[in-house]
Amino acid sequence: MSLLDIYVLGAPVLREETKVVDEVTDELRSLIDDMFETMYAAKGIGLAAPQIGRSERITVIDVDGRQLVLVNPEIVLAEGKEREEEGCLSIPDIYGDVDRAKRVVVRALDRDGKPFEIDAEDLLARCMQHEIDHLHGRLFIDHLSLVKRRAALAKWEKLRKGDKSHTRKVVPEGVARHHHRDEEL
Ligand code: K1U
Ligand code: ZN
Repeated sequence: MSLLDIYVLGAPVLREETKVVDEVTDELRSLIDDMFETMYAAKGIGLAAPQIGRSERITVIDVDGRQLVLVNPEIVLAEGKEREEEGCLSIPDIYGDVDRAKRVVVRALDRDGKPFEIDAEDLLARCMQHEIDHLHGRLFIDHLSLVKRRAALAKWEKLRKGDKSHTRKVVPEGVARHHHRDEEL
């Protein structure tokens, strides 16, 4: 398994529509394993293919220890509304309140290409909506009001300090980050 770099805001791949998966091959299963490893190392509860620079319609999720692989996911029912704070592994350290359906039913293929449906509420429903947005080139900041989106983007630019790179490295789990005095300057 390998840790993958995460694409960050500004990378064109995050704004592109993904492609429907015709067949879940061994190569894609191995990609799914790498996505889980990367998601856990990045301390996320979800990760979508565009976030690691891929264009397949695939996302992985783990809310409360339940691993979910969604290939070609579609929301077939959305009900209720709830506003909660969200973050995104592709826009680290930026948060905002997003309105989402409280409950969704999602139809997808699993890692073996088998169709299934999942009926979820609250955080899992929110996470699935956030990840399915990624598969259509949408980010949580697109749901914010103009004023809040501008503030979020201004904070992002400030945090980036002119860094124009489109990816970030994820530190493997269990590896302590060395503290460099330079980082304090
Ligand atoms: O797709 C991603 O960027 C992953 C993102 C998913 C997500 C976060 C919050 C609400 C819905 C979906 C994250 O996992 S960011 C990490 C995070 O904010 C979080 C972690 C544990 C519980 C709740 C949020
Ligand atoms: Zn995200």
